[in-house]
This record gives sequence, structure tokens and C-alpha cells, in this order.
Amino acid sequence: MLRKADMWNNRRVSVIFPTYNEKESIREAIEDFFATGYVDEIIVVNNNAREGTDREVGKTRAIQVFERKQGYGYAIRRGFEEATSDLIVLCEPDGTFEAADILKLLVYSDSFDAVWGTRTNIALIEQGANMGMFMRCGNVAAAKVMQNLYNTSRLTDVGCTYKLFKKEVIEKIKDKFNVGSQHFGPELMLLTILNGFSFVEIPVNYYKRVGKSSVTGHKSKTFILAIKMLNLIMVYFFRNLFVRKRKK
Ligand SMILES: Nc1nc2c(ncn2[C@@H]2O[C@H](COP(=O)(O)OP(=O)(O)OP(=O)(O)O)[C@@H](O)[C@H]2O)c(=O)[nH]1
Ligand SMILES: [Mg+2]
Repeated sequence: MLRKADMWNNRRVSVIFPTYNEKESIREAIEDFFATGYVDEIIVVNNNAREGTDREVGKTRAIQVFERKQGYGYAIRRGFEEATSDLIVLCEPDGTFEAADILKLLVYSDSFDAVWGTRTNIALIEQGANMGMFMRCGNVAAAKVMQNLYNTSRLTDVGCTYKLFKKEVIEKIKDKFNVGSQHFGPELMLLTILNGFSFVEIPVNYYKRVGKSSVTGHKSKTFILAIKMLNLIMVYFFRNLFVRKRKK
């Protein structure tokens, strides 16, 4: 079958899907993203995922790599190493995000180095999605701490995986990653900001997850994650302050 040329404005597009517990939804997620007509390659990072996940991925034309180091951050970092395109999109294959929203990220990539989804616009949160008052206010509050400490443009979410980066951004910051677990998202945001890249946040749809969440489904785990994220935001802030003072 002849496929129409993918890409966006002559730029190749990669999507990275870390996977741990998405056997039931990953195949459809891959097919939906390819069906948009903009995606040139999908890299699935199988992070010791549930048995059978690899077979589901094998039924598609996504590229599958196996990352043994356990953790969301390690999985995405491996995806960055494997992706070959000019525009790199991160997403989750758990049914919480919509493939068609990639167009929003691509449109804004014409004007910004990075485009980040936010899941906190009430109009786009599906009933039953894991974004109740507690999660939404927590994300907005942490994002406002980041926005005000680093004096950035508007931020309203620190936990959204659906993000786009130009390759140059990842090339510049990839040696500076420290976090391997779930609070890797804010580290990615902070390094983008501190290295002077431009970004914009845009609302994306957020749906109920297919299958069980291993993180934000539990209140206690979510609370610990929030503390880790805030701690990271503060550590980077003070570290950056000292570095600036020493340079003066
Ligand atoms: N929990 C977990 N997720 C991982 C790991 N490695 C990669 N991931 C991926 O990280 C993403 C986030 O995990 P989820 O369990 O969906 O956590 P979450 O998004 O906070 O929870 P929901 O809001 O319910 O979707 C998924 O795409 C996982 O496949 C890991 O070691 N543990
Ligand atoms: Mg998820």
C-alpha cells in the first residue's frame, strides 16, 4: 500500500512510547498515531513490560527496544537515544491521550523549541479520568512554583508525558539527566528552561486509563511523587543560583 508522506513541514516525526503495563492498549495507540499521517517512526521502549506486550507491539510497524533499567525516566531517556527524527514526541500508550492531539503540538513546533501538553483544562478532562481535584490542583500548584521561581511563560502541569521537543533540545540536555524514575518529567522541563529554549504549554485531552496505573492510582504514591517533584524544582533552583553567583 502506498503511504502518503508523513512528516511535518519536511521534518521527520518520532513518537516515543515507554511501556510497562499497557498490553491491552498499546497496539491501538500505535495504530492511532500512525493513522494521523504525521508520524514517521514510533519507538516503543519496553521497560520489563507485562508479558505479551512485546507480541502486541510486534503486530505493528513500531520499533521495539528493551530497557532493563526500571523506571519511567530511564525508559524515556532510552527512547531519546533511539529516536532519529527532527521532532520528538513523548506520549503514553495507556489510552489516556489522543493521537489527533499531536497536530496541536506540531503546529506550535513551528514557533517553539518545545511544546508541552497540559492535562488540567477542565473542558478536556473526560469523566473518570485520573485528574480529579486533588491531582489537578496539585499539578497546577507545582507548575506555578516552577513558573514563578524560573520566571517562565504559563505552566499548569508538571506530570504530562505528551510533549514535543526539537532534536536540538534533546541533544543539548541529554547528558545532564539525573532522574530515572517517575519525576523525570519536571527534570526534562527544568533543563529545557535553564538551557534557554523556548516552550509553550497547550491543552490536550485526558481520558480514563485502559488497565491499571502503577503510580497515580494510589493517593500515597502520588503524594510522595509530588514531594519528589517539588524537591527537584527547589534543588535545581538553588543549584542554578549558586552557579550564577560563582560566575559573577
Ligand atoms: N509505573 C511505571 N511506569 C513506567 C515504567 N517504565 C515506563 N513506564 C511508563 O510510564 C508511563 C506512566 O505510567 P502510568 O502507570 O500510566 O502512570 P501515570 O501516567 O502517572 O498514571 P495514570 O495517570 O493513571 O496514567 C506509562 O506509559 C508506563 O508504561 C516503570 O518502571 N514504572
Ligand atoms: Mg499514564
